[in-house]
Amino acid sequence: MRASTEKYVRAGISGLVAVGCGVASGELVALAVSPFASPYQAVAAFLVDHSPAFAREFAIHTFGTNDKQALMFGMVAVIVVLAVVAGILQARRPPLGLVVVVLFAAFGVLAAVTRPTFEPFYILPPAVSGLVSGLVLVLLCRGAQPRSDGPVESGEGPARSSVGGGWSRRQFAGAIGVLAVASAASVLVARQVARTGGVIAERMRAVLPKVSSAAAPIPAGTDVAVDGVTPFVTGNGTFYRIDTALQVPQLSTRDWRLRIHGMVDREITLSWDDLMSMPAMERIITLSCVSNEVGGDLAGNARWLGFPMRDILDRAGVRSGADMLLSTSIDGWTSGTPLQAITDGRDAMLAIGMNGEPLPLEHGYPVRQVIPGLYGFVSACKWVVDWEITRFDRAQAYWTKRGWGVRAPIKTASRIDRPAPLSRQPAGRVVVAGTAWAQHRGVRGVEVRVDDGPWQPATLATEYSVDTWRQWTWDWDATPGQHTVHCRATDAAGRTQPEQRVAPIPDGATGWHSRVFRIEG
Ligand SMILES: Nc1nc2c(c(=O)[nH]1)N[C@H]1C(S)=C(S)[C@@H](COP(=O)(O)O)O[C@H]1N2
Ligand SMILES: [Mo]
Repeated sequence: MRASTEKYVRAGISGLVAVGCGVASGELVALAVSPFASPYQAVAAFLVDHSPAFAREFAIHTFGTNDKQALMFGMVAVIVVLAVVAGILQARRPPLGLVVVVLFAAFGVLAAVTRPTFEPFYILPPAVSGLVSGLVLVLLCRGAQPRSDGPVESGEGPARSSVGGGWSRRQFAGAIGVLAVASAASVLVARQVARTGGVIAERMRAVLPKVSSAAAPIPAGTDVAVDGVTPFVTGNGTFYRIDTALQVPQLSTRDWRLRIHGMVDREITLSWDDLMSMPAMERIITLSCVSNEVGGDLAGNARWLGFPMRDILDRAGVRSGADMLLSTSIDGWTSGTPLQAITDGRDAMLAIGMNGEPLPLEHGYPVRQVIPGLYGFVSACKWVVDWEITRFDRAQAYWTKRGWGVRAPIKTASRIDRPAPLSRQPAGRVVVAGTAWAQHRGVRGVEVRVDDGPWQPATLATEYSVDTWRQWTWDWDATPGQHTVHCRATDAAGRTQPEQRVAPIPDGATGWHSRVFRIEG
């Protein structure tokens, strides 16, 4: 290798290892401090909170529910580049590399300080991270300074090479290997230890309370049981997940509290035991996300177990003039729900169970809201710990501050689930089928159209309730050629989905879903 190239490679590696050790030590300190103190997570959360609405839309559109992984991966790439740059700068123009590292750590501190869950000791992990990165960088790059006692370039053997550095190749490689392995191993071990003792284990042991008000049984014919149609009840493993939590909150039932304050007759704080002493109800309710595109899959239907939100509000006593429930999650996210949607008799629930299990961590363990008829961002607060009774003209929730709607009733939607897009089908009878939803109004009809032909009524599956989606099927006598099939639904109020395509922001997409099929002659 040419001496100058090797110098750069060494400097780059020094930067990588220095920043790697720094990131690892920051994460280690965070594990001891609080799960919210992780500098990596804090920076990621900072980026999410400060990205404009169109960026969120782009991320969900491009990466779907993998948007978090995409962000995490992008951050790793940026950190790697910065680390290499810092190493080279430190070797060529000290202390510029150190300056990069310090700025980087300062950004970590800024992210920590601006977290909604901020506590002073959150500054510790990014500070330690910066300190360790800086120390290791200076140490490795000092070793890489040209020696004063010999020629910089000479024809030495590989093991004793001192090209461009005061350390032999072997010493340099050894130091780097030890540092890298030690930091990676310590993080992995600490993670494992934190995991086995914590909330994941608690959830596995948890037992759901007896149900006083059961969900209606699912009548035959609710699930059309045709291949390729989304099942009526969505399993916990396949239920869509949308939230801003890069790190799933781990909140123990022991630590859970719901503080209810604001425009109330008396402030109260509920504990887990208080909740457990209330009669439990179970309901099947379809949840959907405002970010869902036409034909998208950000909707799911589950059997929720929980407690009526209205009864809990009554305990605190809502003062007149209040019209909004501002719910806050343990990670600071907020939703603003019209109080009317909680008190008008619909099944607004404080849920603790999902399909017969305690809530999965990523769906809000231990307690979340489920309110029929409203998009998740104005109603379905997960990991909920605080209720402020207030007014829409006084408070704004997380997404509303970022350009999304204020009140967001769910728009009627319908989707073709089968056959698969662009699939080839033999001519003759083709079963087209899908699902439609218009929560809390109900689906009255679904129509299907082939190419520019007339709209034809599809056969609706049995309706479970106005709060759940409804499957439909349509028998098509398909003729050879390429055909586009559209569908549209009409809600129980008689309103048919409009043709006009509107993007999800600010209050939900509109437009007819379509699929193209090739029918063989
Ligand atoms: N704490 C918290 N709760 C949240 C969110 C969030 O970002 N943080 N996202 C909401 C949105 S936009 C939707 S659509 C639903 C999705 O619930 P799910 O992930 O259980 O499907 O959760 C809602 N509750
Ligand atoms: Mo959402």
